[in-house]
Order: sequence, then structure tokens, then C-alpha cells
Amino acid sequence: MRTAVVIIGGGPSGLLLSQLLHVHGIDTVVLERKTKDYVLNRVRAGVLERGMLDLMRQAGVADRMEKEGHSHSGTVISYGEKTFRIDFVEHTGHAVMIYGQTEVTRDLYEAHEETGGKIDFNVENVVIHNANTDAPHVIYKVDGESRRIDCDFVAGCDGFHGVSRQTIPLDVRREYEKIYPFGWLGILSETPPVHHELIYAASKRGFALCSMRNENLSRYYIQCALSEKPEDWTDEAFWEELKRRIPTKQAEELITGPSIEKSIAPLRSFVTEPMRWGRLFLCGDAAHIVPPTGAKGLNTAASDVHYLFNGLRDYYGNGTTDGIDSYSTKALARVWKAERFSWWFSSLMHRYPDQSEFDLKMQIAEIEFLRTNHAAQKAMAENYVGLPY
Ligand code: RFL
Ligand code: PHB
Repeated sequence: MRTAVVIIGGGPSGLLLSQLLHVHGIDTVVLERKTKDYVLNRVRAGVLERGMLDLMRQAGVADRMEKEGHSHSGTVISYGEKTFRIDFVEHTGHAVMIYGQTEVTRDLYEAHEETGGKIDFNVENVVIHNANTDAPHVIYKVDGESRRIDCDFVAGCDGFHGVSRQTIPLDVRREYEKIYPFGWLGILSETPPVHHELIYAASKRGFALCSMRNENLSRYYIQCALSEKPEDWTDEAFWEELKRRIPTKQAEELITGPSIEKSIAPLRSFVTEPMRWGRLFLCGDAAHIVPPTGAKGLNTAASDVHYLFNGLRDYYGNGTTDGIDSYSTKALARVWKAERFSWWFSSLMHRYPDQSEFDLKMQIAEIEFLRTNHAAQKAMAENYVGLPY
């Protein structure tokens, strides 16, 4: 079999890239290790930047998002009993959209099926061959049968644990990593959100986040130790701990209920360079990870897709290679800025096990500065709504 672009990974990066290329008549095959149901049931991101919204529109999959998504023009930050709001629209002229990654992926799968996009689920043993030549091919197994696809390019959209990044030889690849000494315990519950906007809460007991998916679906997180397991936490224990970390007013208003999902995510900053090796391009979590504070993971994956899609469209449209040649440099320039923002916001809001009294004072001083300084709020808002592509 032959195609223009083999896309490894049917998560949001892979599907969005496939759909954008499809709109421009460029043929792709997506290879996904899991089943469709598994991919659709992963609860992850909830906040979309305007760049991601534009890509969804360009891919022709924005209708449900425009109807059911909720535009948020600001966010609340609390520390102890004090709260303040950062108004994104006032500072940047832009808002963000609350629309779950689950919904984004569902819309992309539906469009992919409607347009006859090719996707193999349950693939195993994916191996990329000759990526640094003009004739790459990909070998994999499905239902016990070996298959080979010859192609012009390979897009590695297979997440942090995928094979694409590992295909780049170690003497070419440079990796940068920071592991944070805590995780996020998250729950999803069919209850109304405690507030109409997100609340990022710094407290003596650790960080908490009040987020949402819709009027009757809330997403809450609390910072936890890396040694903890979701089963260690009953719903009651979770709600009690959350209430201790948010201001009393919100704690009193919080409507609790049974969790329908409960999981722990470790926090990590990670970047691999370069993001291109020959005809293999890395996109999204395959190339970089951010801690979730600031909601940049999916959005940074989307900016990679934007640069790669434009490069491939130019290559197939008019034969120019400038776009694909500058892919890694352009994508990484924006990735590092998202890494900086996520690292800064995480460092500001969490309790660290080895934090000194001085470190705590610095955190409070910085939050106070953010509360009272227009320029600091503007910088925060510009990063939160998404830096331009
Ligand atoms: P994904 O979503 O990991 O998809 C990769 C896909 O590749 C498949 N795969 C393979 N397929 C074939 N062969 C192989 N060898 C393969 N190996 C893997 C996998 O099964 C999977 O389907 O990466 P992608 O597409 O780059 O998307 C990245 C985003 O999923 C991720 O950045 C975000 O979810 C991060 N994130 C958030 N991002 C935001 O922008 N806003 C948020 O509010 C936000 N909240 C979050 C988050 C991530 C979280 N967790 C659980 C890590 C909240 C949480 C709790
Ligand atoms: C979420 O709703 O899952 C979410 C929102 C904001 C973040 C991280 C996660 O910063």
C-alpha cells in the first residue's frame, strides 16, 4: 500500500493533521495502537486556545464546538481566602473555549469516518524505516497480519510513549526534562461547576483546580503525592480536601456528587530536539510534555499541527520545501514559550516538599504582584489565551 503521509497515533494531533490534509486532497493513513472507544474515553484537556479553534474550523469540524463549547473571558486565582480575576478579553481581546478533548476527538473521528479517512486501530509493532531517506516506509501488525505502507512522509503523533521519537538516533536527539515532585488527582462528576470560570487555587495544603466541561459536568483536581493511588481516595475524602484548598465561599457553595472518573497524572516538563529527522516529523506529546497548569498540552500539539500542515500543504501544492524545512525551528520556538509558561504557573501555584519559608514568601510575593500589576496580568493573559502562531 502507498499513501502520502503515514500518521502514527490517532489522538487529537494525528486526527487533526489527517483531517486538515484531507481537506486539501492529501492522502493519509492513521495507525492507532488502541481501540476507538479507548481513545474516546480518555479524560484529558478542557481548555482550547483560539489557534486550536481556528484549526478545527479549517478542518471543517467546528460546528458542535461552536454550539456546545463555552467561551471563557477570564479566570480566577485564589490563595488562601484571597481571590482575584484575570480578564483575558480586557488584556488581549481574546477568550478561551471550554470544550473537552474527548469531544474534540469524537468530532474528529466522526468527520474522519464521514470523509472515508483511512485508519487502522489495534496496530502493533509499528516500525518506521528509512525515515532519513526520500523513500520511508512503515511496517506494522494488525490482527496478526504484517502490513507495509510506503509514503512520502511520516508524522509521529503517537504521544509521549510512542515509537516515533525513539526512531530518531540518540546522537541526533537531545532531550530536556523536569519531573515535578507531585501529581494531580482529578475527578469528573455530574455536578454543576462551583463557579462559572476556572479557579486556580494555591493553598497551604497544596494546589487545587476547579474546572468544568459543561453546566452539569465538573472537573476538579488536587495536588497529591506521587506515591498516592486513585483508589486511596474515596469521593468524600476528595471533596473534603478540595474544600480545604479553595476559599470558604466556594467551599460552602460546592455541590458534590459521585465521581464518574478518578485518575492521577504525574507532572512533567519535557522537550525533544529536533522535531524533524529526515522525512519524520514529531507532533504534540511525542515531542513535548508540559505540566497541566495553564492548559497548554493539547494547544501546543495544535500549533505543531498548524506548522506541519502548512509545510505539507505547500509541498504538495507548489513543491516548495521552506515550510517543512523550517518546521522544527518554528514549532520549537513556540513550544519553549509554552514550556516556560507552564513551568512558571506550576512553580507559582504548587507546594513543594522541600520548600523553605523563604520560597513560600517568594510565591506569595509573586502572586501578590500578579494580583496588583497590570503588566503581569497582561503577560499571564497573553500566554493563557495562546501566543500567536
Ligand atoms: P495523545 O493524546 O497521547 O495521542 C497519542 C496517540 O498515539 C497512540 N499511540 C500509538 N499508536 C500507534 N503506534 C504506537 N506505537 C503508538 N503509541 C501511542 C496512543 O494510543 C494515542 O491515541 O497525544 P497527542 O495527540 O499529541 O495529544 C496531546 C494531548 O492529548 C495532551 O497534550 C493533553 O491532553 C494535555 N492536557 C491538556 N492540554 C491542554 O491543552 N489543555 C488542558 O486543559 C489539558 N489538560 C492534559 C490535561 C493532560 C492530562 N493528562 C492526563 C496527562 C489534563 C490532564 C489530566
Ligand atoms: C481541565 O479542565 O481538565 C483543565 C483545565 C485547565 C488546566 C488543566 C486541566 O490548566
